[in-house]
Amino acid sequence: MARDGLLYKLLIVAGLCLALQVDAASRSYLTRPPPLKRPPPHRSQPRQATPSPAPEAEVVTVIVNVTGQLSQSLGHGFVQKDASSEDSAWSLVLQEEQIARLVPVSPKTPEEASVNTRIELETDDTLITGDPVNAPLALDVPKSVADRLGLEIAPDGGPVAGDNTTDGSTGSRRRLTEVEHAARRMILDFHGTRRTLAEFNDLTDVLAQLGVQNQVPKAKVPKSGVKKNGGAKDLMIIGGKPLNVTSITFFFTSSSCGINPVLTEAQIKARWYDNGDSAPVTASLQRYHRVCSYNKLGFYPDRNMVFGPIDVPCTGTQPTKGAYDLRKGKGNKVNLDGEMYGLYDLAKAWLRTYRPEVIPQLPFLRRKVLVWPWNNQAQLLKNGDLEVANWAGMANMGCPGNPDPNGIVPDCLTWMNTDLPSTTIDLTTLFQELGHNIGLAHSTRTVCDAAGCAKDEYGDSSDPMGGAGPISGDKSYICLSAPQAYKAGWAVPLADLNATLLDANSGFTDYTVPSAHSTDTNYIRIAIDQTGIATTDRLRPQRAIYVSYRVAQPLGGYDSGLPKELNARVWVHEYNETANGLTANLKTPPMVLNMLDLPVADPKTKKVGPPVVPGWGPLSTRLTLPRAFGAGDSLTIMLKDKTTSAATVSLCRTTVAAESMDDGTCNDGLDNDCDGVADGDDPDCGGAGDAKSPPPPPLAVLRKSPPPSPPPPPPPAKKATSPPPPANVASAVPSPKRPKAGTGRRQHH
Ligand SMILES: [Ca+2]
Ligand SMILES: [Ca+2]
Ligand SMILES: [Ca+2]
Repeated sequence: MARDGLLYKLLIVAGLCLALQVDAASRSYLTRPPPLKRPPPHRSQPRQATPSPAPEAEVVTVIVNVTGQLSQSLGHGFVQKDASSEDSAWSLVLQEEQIARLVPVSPKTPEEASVNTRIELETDDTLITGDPVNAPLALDVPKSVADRLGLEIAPDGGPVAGDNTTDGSTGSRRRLTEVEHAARRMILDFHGTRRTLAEFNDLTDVLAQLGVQNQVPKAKVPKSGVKKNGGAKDLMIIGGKPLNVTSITFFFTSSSCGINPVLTEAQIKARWYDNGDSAPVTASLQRYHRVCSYNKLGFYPDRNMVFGPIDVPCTGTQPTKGAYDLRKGKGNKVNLDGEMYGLYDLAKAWLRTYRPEVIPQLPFLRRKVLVWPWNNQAQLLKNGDLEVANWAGMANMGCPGNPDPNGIVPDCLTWMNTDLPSTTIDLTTLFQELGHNIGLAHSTRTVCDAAGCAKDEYGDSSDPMGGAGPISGDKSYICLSAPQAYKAGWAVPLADLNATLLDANSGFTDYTVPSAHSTDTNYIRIAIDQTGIATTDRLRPQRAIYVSYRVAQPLGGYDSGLPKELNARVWVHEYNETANGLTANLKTPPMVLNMLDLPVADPKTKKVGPPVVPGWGPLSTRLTLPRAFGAGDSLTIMLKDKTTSAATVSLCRTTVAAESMDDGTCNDGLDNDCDGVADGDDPDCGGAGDAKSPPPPPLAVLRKSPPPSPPPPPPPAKKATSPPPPANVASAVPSPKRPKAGTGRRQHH
């Protein structure tokens, strides 16, 4: 279904022919194996389908029914700045890792709030963090271990007490160890029953002691088995009602490991808290939240604490996930759970000893941020083979909740992967992680070249949820794109249009689109054709186009990090979700279609032409979506004028290919076919079209704005000013240079 959605989206923007190409490309993206150095799946083949080919593949399958809520995490690759362009946005290496876990629905204690079980989610439904999951989890016990425990395989594949064995200590073939006895009892007791997540984890723990480890149990969730009102509500702004981020950040050192990051508490706090315009760092989390959310999402020092450095043992065992090894990582040989959760356990232990007064606050400091140089060894040895974590950051995608608004909520975690010698935190990465915590998906772009089109997961360089990189990591930052600001509830549309509100065949209608810095009511939203959109889905998707205008402000101001090649442009996005307070669906992220700008005069030749941006090609003043409202029913978005504070954007919907003498459309004063010229000026009516137009002034030179003038009355349209050929997002533009996977480096400040 999700892929159908993508396909339809692309149909809209690219037309049928190319869409087929795109679908092939996106399919290859979707089916591409994860680029992570993941070990092969450990699970044995299910025996139910076909008999096991080899005896050693035989397993006893223990099935335990559990109830939990889904908690998804997302990791992403490193940030790289394209050295060929001073102003170029960063490019993120596509290394996305998604992890699904089950966490308790209503934890009663902070300890229970930390319980989680990693699962392999199998469902046709769209599940988001906070959704209830009620599923059988399957663990395979190899026959060799089952034999040791005196278990045999029942006809259904499950465990049954062996003939020769009545109990571990009496009548068995041999005396079972304490662990074996516990495992045997637990397997026989748990199989086919409902258990808590903690009990299920006890079973996996005891099996791990017998060498049966690292299984990620499959959780098959039938579509009908999911409540339709699921999903946790966290920090999405609803109706403009302000909320506050609460967080606790820990950073670590390990002298016993010889891993001694130089990062200090003061350096972190300088990036967390706003210290005014004259501070060395003006791109603080506090300011970013205040400015970009228009004061809706607060980030205040007293509820966003920082602790460290916490000196932790190099190796050990911790309650939540068992053994860890910070030098080599992968304490359990498969994933970093041991280390990731071990660090949090160690942080809590540190608090209990040194800052016990903070412990009672812990459940109410929602975000837990853990800062650790995961790749210390790789850096020390300059050997990429020893890379421990291949993500720059990993974060909860949406925070799990509790049906009781006063209840304890399961942990909402973020891990930051710093460089060993770094004295800063990469705020661009952290903005993205905290955006994921809120429940925002990545900001994508469909990039086309001669070989076809492909979805670039981080391709929107105007958005921190994409590949945006500010011009100065310490001084400036980039706020959310219009569709993300809509989803987060930070900004609202100045016009919320649809097929009913947009008349066809009546020419262009002007809208004044203020620069996003000036007001939170700053973009046009246009619901378009809903074909292929599951509008009855409980997530209430709706295909829509977003038109916005963004002008960089100085110093630590709104969008201050926008590089000049992205500055003062009109942006056109598509996003098919609604601002319903729920975590976004990762499969249907917002996508930038194009950016628009006015022609400029070449400084040397004085010739007027479209500005050319690397990776984007010549920028058009207009974009036509040929099937916006269905076949033969197009929408044209045209930039007519802009100042430092607003752009005049004109919309035109048409179902006719040409104006005509026959039906009177050559004499109605309207630009019926949205080509920029009306009636006698339209070549369809014998006009000379754009040939008569005077050359346009170099409009893209920003003028200081008078207050935005009221929109002029709708058509009659003026003579077109040399309209460039209708834009088509699918027109081939050179792909931006992509860094090779694995070569990414975070920027050092
Ligand atoms: Ca025409
Ligand atoms: Ca006309
Ligand atoms: Ca016309």
